[in-house]
Amino acid sequence: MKLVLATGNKGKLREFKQMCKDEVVPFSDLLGEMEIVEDADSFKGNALIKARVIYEKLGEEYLVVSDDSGISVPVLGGEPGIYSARYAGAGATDKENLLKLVESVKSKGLAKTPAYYTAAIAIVSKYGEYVVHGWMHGEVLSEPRGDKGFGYDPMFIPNGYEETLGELDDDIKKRISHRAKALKLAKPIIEMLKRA
Ligand code: ITT
Repeated sequence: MKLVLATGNKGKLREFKQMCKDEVVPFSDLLGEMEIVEDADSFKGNALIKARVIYEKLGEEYLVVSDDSGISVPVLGGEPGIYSARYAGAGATDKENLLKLVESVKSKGLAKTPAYYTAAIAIVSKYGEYVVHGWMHGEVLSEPRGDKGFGYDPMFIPNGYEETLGELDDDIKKRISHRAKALKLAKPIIEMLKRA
């Protein structure tokens, strides 16, 4: 079975490639660019939508893996959460979303506040559907720093560190991230399905 990643996000693709020994092929290599409507009310629901759409187009030869993720800030009532990719509006860039979150944190009069990332990874194949989750806790800053990672990384300091994910080496994010933790759970499932 061939493994395909149901994402159009270059930052996610880069991280999956760093973390998987298997070849990771983005769906766009096989199907071209495609817009998938993510209208579920949870990370899990949206991850399943993305993996199902791509699996239905590709068929039984494929094992499709998707990632739905985002950042939640309790002082903002959990925002942006599942709306992280469109916090500053439909079609917003990573930079626009980050600046909107910076403004939201500032509007509370805070220089920093607790936050966490969530990743739901869905796996869809002819043997059925699986979803696993991973989380990374830390704080968001009202003054972003660094340009590594992607998305909200320049404003996020993981617990136990002094620097933002925009400043820390990719190797550290690769070990501690929400995506790394979810993928650790997903890997044995993927291996089992490949042998089934
Ligand atoms: P796909 O649906 O094609 O995978 P997307 O960017 O639309 O790509 P999501 O709907 O899962 O993905 O939105 C996730 C958003 O959350 C993403 O755009 C980032 O802004 C943010 N995000 C998720 N994981 C992140 C990470 O590891 N570092 C920084 N930001 C992250």
